[in-house]
Amino acid sequence: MTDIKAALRAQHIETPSWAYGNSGTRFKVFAQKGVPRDPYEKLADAAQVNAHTGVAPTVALHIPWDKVDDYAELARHARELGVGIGAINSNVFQDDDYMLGSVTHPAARVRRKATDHLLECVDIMDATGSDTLKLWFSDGINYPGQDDIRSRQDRLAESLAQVYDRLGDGQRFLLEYKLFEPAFYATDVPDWGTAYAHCVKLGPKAQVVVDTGHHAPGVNIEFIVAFLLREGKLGGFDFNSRFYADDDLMVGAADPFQLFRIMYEVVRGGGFDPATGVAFMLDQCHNIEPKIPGQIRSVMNVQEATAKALLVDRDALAAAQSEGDVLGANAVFMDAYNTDVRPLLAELREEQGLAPDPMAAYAKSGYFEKIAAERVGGEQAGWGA
Ligand code: LRH
Ligand code: MN
Repeated sequence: MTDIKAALRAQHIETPSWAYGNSGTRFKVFAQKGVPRDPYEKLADAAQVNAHTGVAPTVALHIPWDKVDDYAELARHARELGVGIGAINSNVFQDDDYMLGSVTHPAARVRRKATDHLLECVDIMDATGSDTLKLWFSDGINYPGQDDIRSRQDRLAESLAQVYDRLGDGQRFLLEYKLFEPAFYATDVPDWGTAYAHCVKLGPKAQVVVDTGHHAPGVNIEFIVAFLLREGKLGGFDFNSRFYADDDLMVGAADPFQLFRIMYEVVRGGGFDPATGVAFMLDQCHNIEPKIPGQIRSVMNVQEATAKALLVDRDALAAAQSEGDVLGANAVFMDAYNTDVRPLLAELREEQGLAPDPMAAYAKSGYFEKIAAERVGGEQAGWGA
């Protein structure tokens, strides 16, 4: 049990700055009391998640949603709060120029503009000490014939190569794929294979990020995880869950069994070894639920799935698998999944000097009442979509 606790204690789950701001759907973005008005307040809220869970020490930024005059100052502020700046997320999906694409756009002027933004994000990595750039492209087409699918891949590859060459020592970028939305016929990075192929061509500093909400229904995501880990190309996760499309709901909320299966392949593939550099990031929107508790619950869901995955009796499983004992092997797997790990995690938190139930501890802390009272006026942070 000690190793399991050691692995859980060493777990590092990165929360997204944008989860603390207002978010919604095309129909409505509901404002909530106490929502941050700037990146400094977002970091303060993220620090609460780390304070109560003990395993969320970094925050991913999104540019320009988290644009500030002094990024080094922002990183200092984060350190004072006990957190660090994690992945820097580029944004080439909200500018009018990008209607027909960003780095894949037919016009060289627009491609230049988009690539320059990606390069600016590397400057922000330098200023904040972040070692990871996360690249998601909304680029795609809505109608057959709208543009040349192959030429768009050429343009994408050209831009990625420029960004790759700009990366410094110890820096990398993670290429994110997504099946559809906002493009509804062909997306330029639609699946893991496309992302993987571009990353292999570029080199070791380019890896793939698996956003758990970006697949067609029924896709076996843990297979993709196992494959990318085997290839050394799994850079990380954007964790969330969904019932239908890119719903960005709390990770593990819609399908805790799938999250367990994914975390088992992470355990089996050595993904918890810091040397593999797999980043466990949340990418969610708390459209109707309170945001800080939503993040705390999400971190706990990842911890629970991880604990269960670490509980799989690997020797018994390997023995049953090698004997072709189908039901035996499945039973070993399900025993771990059906184990209630909440007492173990509560015990671990107490050993870390934390309250056994982070949700209750946060509710009792009075932090929400404080920010709801303080954060009056000004413009609440959001996606600005
Ligand atoms: C795209 C995405 C991407 C982020 C955005 C907030 O759907 O998953 O990772 O840039 O959400
Ligand atoms: Mn994502």
